[in-house]
Amino acid sequence: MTKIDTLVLGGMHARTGEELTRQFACHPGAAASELEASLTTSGDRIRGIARGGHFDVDRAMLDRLPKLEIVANFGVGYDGIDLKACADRGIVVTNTPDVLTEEVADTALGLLLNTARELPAAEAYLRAGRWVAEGDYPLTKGTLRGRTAGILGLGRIGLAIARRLDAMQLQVAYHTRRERPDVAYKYYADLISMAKDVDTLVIVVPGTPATARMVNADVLTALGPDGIVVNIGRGSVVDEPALIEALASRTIRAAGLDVFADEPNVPDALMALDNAVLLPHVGSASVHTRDAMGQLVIDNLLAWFAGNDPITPVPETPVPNRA
Ligand code: NAP
Ligand code: 8YV
Repeated sequence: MTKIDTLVLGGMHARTGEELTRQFACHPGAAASELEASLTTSGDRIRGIARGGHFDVDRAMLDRLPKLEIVANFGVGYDGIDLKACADRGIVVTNTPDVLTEEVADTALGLLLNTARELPAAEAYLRAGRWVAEGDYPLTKGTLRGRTAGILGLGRIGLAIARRLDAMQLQVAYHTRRERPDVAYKYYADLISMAKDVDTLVIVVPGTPATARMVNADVLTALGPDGIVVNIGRGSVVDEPALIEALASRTIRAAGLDVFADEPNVPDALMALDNAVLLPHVGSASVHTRDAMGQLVIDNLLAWFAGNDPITPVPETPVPNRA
């Protein structure tokens, strides 16, 4: 059977890359020069995109792919894809929900513990021989005991984080646009009001125009001097200069960040702060979970090209009736 021409945007890890190559006629797009060559030589044949690496899929790219039918995103967050341009062309976008939820929630909890209890700094202290030379690591001012966590975004991952915080005996509240009828956590219709009442803000909303820089200086001030911010959602949700200022001036206590405004670039001012724990966007980054995400990307493409509905389409690009 003839393999369907598919553009592979960004780097894919080994197993997913191999399986894509087995199933489709793959055209590489991991680097800008490679992408340009693939668009020039094969753009008019490409019917699918497997999108990794947070590569932008914009109208200009779509214009060079006249036969494109589906963009299968490697990740649950699909910011960076021009959804309006896709919907205008009847191109379906899919993502990878659920298969990464527990892994990302685990990472958020690790980040929170590392931030409150300074575990990376304590390990660095030991490895530098300072335990022997100087004695015990100083007691941490931060603790999870007695904390109230406000979750910004109580969706799949937010709820998995809430369950973990429950088990660790923290109070949990949340802010979303719509109150959930199925949970007992305290709901805030307003983010500032929640920030005033909690001391720990866990960010797990998508990167959209509506969430851009919604965690700003006012929210950070409302959180207060014992405040801890954990961002496992998207860097765009936080006003990064305001966060750096709040950390430097101790307006808040500390931050644990997996995501940044301009990845993979992290501002020097953030790197220099001793009250920030920084991870290189590893929320879902285990072989187990990345394999499951990759398989869902492939299954969405296979379902679509077999004439069936995609498995996990996003709501912004309606699936046409193909019966
Ligand atoms: P989800 O189930 O769709 O949950 C999104 C939540 O955000 C919902 O509760 C939604 O509630 C809320 N929300 C959306 N827009 C909002 C707004 N303007 N104001 C307030 N709340 C808003 O998504 P998920 O599977 O939990 O994933 C969440 C995000 O995590 C992804 O989009 C991605 O950006 C990020 N993520 C990061 C990593 C990582 O490696 N760091 C890994 C996976 C995912 P309402 O619609 O009621 O507002
Ligand atoms: C990325 C994520 O997909 O799912 C998301 O939204 O942010 C991650 O799981 C991962 O970094 C691959 O690019």
